[in-house]
This record gives sequence, structure tokens and C-alpha cells, in this order.
Amino acid sequence: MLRPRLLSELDLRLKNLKGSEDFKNGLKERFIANSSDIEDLYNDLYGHLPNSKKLFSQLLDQLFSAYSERSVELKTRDKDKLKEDYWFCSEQLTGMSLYVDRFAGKLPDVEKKLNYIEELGVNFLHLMPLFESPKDASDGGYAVSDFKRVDERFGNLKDLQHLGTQMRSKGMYLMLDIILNHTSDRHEWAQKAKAGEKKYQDFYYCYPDRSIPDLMEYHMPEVFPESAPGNFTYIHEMNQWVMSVFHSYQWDLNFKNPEVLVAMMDNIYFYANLGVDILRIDAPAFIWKEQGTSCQGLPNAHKLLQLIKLLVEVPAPGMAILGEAIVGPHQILEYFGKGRFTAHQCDFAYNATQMATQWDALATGDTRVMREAMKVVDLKPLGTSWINYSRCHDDIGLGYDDYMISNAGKDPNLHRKYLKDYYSGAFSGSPSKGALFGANPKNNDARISGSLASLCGLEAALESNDPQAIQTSINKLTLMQAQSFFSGGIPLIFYGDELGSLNDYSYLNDASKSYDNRWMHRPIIDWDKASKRTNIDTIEGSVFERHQRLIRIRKENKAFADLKNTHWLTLNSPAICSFIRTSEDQSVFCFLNYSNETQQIPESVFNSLGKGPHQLKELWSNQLMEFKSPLNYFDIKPYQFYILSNKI
Ligand code: OTU
Repeated sequence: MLRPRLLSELDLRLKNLKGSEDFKNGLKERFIANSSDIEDLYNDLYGHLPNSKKLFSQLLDQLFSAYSERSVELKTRDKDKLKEDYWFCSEQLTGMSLYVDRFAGKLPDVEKKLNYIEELGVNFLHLMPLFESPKDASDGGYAVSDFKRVDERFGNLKDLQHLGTQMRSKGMYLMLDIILNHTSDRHEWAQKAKAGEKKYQDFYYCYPDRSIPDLMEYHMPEVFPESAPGNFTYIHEMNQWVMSVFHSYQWDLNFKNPEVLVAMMDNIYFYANLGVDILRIDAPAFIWKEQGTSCQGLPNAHKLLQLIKLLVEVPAPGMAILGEAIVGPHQILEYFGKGRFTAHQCDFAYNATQMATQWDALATGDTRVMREAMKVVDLKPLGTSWINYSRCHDDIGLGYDDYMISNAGKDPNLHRKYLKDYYSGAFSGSPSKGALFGANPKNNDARISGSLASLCGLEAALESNDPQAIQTSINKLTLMQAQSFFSGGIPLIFYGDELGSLNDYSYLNDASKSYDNRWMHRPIIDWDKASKRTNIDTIEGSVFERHQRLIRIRKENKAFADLKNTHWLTLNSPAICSFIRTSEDQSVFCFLNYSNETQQIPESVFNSLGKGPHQLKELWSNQLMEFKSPLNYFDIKPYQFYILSNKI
């Protein structure tokens, strides 16, 4: 129900709005639907503050100006998206994350590579952070010094707009980051804070001495314990300690101050009106801090995300939100919203649990931990989706729960140690080449760096010039990708993986990167090598063709849209991950063998299709397969997978 006061706010602002009645009616409808919740959430967070009323009114002003500044092209695109049920859950979407400079050069060079992207079949691009960020202290662009100025390393705003227009004309989608939790210490606000301006010191968490930081430190984990230990940095210019959870040059914004919210909403609307289809909110778990807590995933962080979602939805309903929370399986579900906000907070979250348990299964040949984890992952509400991925620009954290490992009959400590050893070269039987990241002797925690291909054994296989090992590594890599592509969610390829890129150790020679081994898996694309992709007999060609095929199969089958239609199966063999995807007129059975031994699958798994025999189409090999009796078994080779559809 719209409150009378909000109704008059609406009337007042609608009068001044130009443009088509049709669009305006949509705006009005969404305002009526969202504004009472917006007000309640806002008051919960800020109602007790003296300036809260004034800033609320500013938020509403911003919302309406964002709408009036939104182009007719984008408003039309919004309307088209809304016509579909959950456009962002579609089987038609396949994404790729890439660094503009490392992939192509500058923004116009990315435009020249759109043909390559199309050749692959990708139609949704995540451009890694490209707004201004100090070259020597950038955290890969995640330390932003100006949210609206494109860093000159990549070109300028016009180039970005041009690329966006080109992409839309090709039916592609764009994802950009909003780095909400912190700014670079060179951002204007941080500079002003350093210069002593109280207003801007209040944009951050500043403390005159160590008393509060010491108390807080006790409960706060360290994100980068090796390269950036501790969560506070002494700033001698202002003689204060500032909270810096990530690197010391990344200052945490204080969202307890509503002026920070207003300032960041301004940036969010700026991105929305650039034509961003999916906004990746970086590190949302961290956006609210309370003394005496871990300062991660707090209830008010969720409220703030709900508020942001509702504020975005009114003027820019076509922009979906991805919450980049890399947290445990139970915690991640909260990012999709609870209670009345179910499926109304983040539209997407990273499926870090599936990703990590896939690496677990690959190292052990055993999918039981994954099966335990999937019981939780599967609880995601309809109308939201996962970003599925095998690798991204960050490390792999083994962030699932200990009980999942225990339920699979293993000791959590020994098991995690085995996995870390397996991927970091400490275990001699492993073909994987990676490294530990963020090793913390205090709690024995560590994550893993390394490229998809190197972790799957390709680097070692090439070094030993072993054709069979090369083939096995390509099969493993394809298996990993197949699960991202065919289980519920939108696959996001990390650029270079489509060509089988190996670790790149050149970051060690660059002082601005050498302290951070995540750079080993952020390749600089060698386009001469990439041109080998047209020859299927090369590694590049084989890996590229396999990605093309995965994308094509996904697009051709509606059962791969993510509409709460993934049903996990438990086969006797722990080596096999299996699930069924369904749509109105189709069932697709997916079986993935994570072990180095041939396994057998009972034909009785097809009983749900009714009385046999069954003829099914295996989509990966494009061949018909006959299953004659539920008493029979069929073979699945090491690292092989079957995608069996009853639609032939
Ligand atoms: C995100 O990462 C980015 O993806 C990283 O590249 C940045 O360094 C970081 O934020 C700071 O902006 O906060 O919610 O384990 O997974 O730091 C998860 C490392 C994050 C990343 C973690 C992460």
C-alpha cells in the first residue's frame, strides 16, 4: 500500500517528468510497489539520525533523475526484458569475464574482438574493473579512485559507451562492477579525509587511536593475511587509523553514514544509465560493520542490499544485480533475500560452493562432498540464478562446511590439507600446477591460485610431453566446464580458459603484482597462439571447439534455463555427479565421471521416464543411445560426461 506522503512525493516528481506515458506508467507502478519498503528499510538503517529525512528526500530525487536521464533505448530494453519471465535465467546466456588490457588492449580493441566472442558463442561480457585506479596500487582495478572516469589505460568513457552500443546491437549483455565496500586511498573522498575534512573522514571508519581497532581486530578475519595483514592502517597525514579490510590502500566506506549511500547510489545510477545489464556488487558481505562481530554478512548488510535493489529497480528495472559474496553454502542463500524479500535482493550470486566442490571432486575422484553441498545449493529460490564458473580472476576457497566433509566420511582437516597439497604441488602424485594463496598460519587457512588448464594438469603434461596426459587434462577441463554449463545457473567463462591458457608467471617481475599470486591465472592473450583455434588438432583448437559445443548445446535446450529445474541424483558410484534438468517437454540426464576409472551407471536411472526401453540423444557426441532394460548398466569412462536428452 502506498503511503499518502509517498504518493505526494510521486505526484510532485511525475509532474516534472517528460517522456512517454507508457514508460511513466511503468515507473509509477514500480514506485508504488517499492516505495514503502524503501522507506522502511531506509528508516531501519538511518531513521535515528538527525539528517535522515533530508537524505531520504535526496535519494528520491536521485531515483527520479536517474529515470529521466535514462535513454529511450534503455527504457525500451528494460520493457523487453520484463516481458520475459526472468530474462537473466535464460539458457541463451553465456558469459565471459575479461580484463580489457590483458584480453585485447584498449576498449576499442575489445570492440574489434567481438567477432571472436561471437564465434565462441558468448553473449554476455563481464569487463573487469575499468574505472580509474592507481596503477601501482590497484588490486586489479578493485581500488577505485574515480567511479565515473574510465582509466586512461583502457580509453575513455566514450569508448565504453561505444562498445556498449555495439554490444547491444549484437544482442549482447554487459556486466560491470560497482566496488561498493571501499575506495582507493587516492579517491577524492580519501584525499579530503587525509587533509582533515571531517565530512569525508565520516565517509570511512576512522579512529584516533588503536583502542577500537584492537577490539575489532579480535573478531575480524583477515582477507589477505600475507600481503595485507590486519584490518586497519595508520594514516599519518590525519593521525588516525582507517579501516582497510582488503589492502591498506583500499579504505572501507562507512555505510552507517547515509551520505555514503547517497554518494554511491549516484555511481550505481551512472552505471545503470551506461547500459549495464548486470551490476556486480563487489564484496557485499563486507558493507556493514559492527564492533564485536566478524563484520561480514551482518543483517544490516542484507538490508542495505535490499534497499539498493529496490532503489535500482524503480528507474532501471532491466538491470539485474549480482552479489559477489564468496561465503559458505548456507550464508550465500541469504543474498537472494529472505521472507518478503525472497528473490528480491540479489538476482545472482556466485556458485562458489559448486565451483569449490568440483575441484574437491576432481582431486579425490569422489563427489560425495559435492552431493552434501548441493543439498544446500539447491535451496536457491525461483527467480534468481547462480553464476556458475570453474575459474575466475580470484583464488579458489574451500569454503564449504566441515560437516559436509564429515558426512562424506572424511576428516575435514586432513581432507582440506590433501586438497591444498594436491593443487599447490606439495603432493607428488598430482598433475596440478597451482599455488597457495592467502595462507594464514594463525588458522591454517589457505586458498588456491592457478589457471583452469594448469590445475587440470595441462601445464605438467606439456612439460613432460605426454600426449595421453595432455588428452586427460583436456578431458578434465571440459568436465569441469560441462558442470558449470549444464547445472542450474549462467556459465561465466574466465577469458583464456576457452583456449586452455596456462599459468603465467611474468607477474613476478612486476612489483605492483608480485605480492599477489592471483596474477598467475590472469593471462595476457597471445593472439597468434589464439589463431590456432581454427585447427582442431591443436590444443587451442580442441579446447575452443569444446567450449563452442558446450555453449551451443546449452542454447539449443530450454531445459538448461535456470528455473528451479535441476534435480540431483545419488548414484551408487561416488565418482559420478548426476542430475536431471527438465522443461515442459524435455528431460536431460547429466552424468559426470570425476574419477580416473571407468564407472557403471544403472539404466534404472531412466525409470522416471516411464517404461523402457529408451532411446536418448547424447548431446555432447550428438549420437543416439539405446537403453534396453533397467537391469542393465552402461559404462562411463574416466572424466567422461553424458548429456542425455529424451527429445530426439
Ligand atoms: C573481491 O573478492 C574481488 O573479486 C577481488 O578481486 C578483490 O581483490 C576484492 O573483492 C576486493 O575488492 O571480497 O566477497 O578471496 O574472493 O577478496 C568476496 C579473495 C571478496 C576474493 C575476495 C573477494
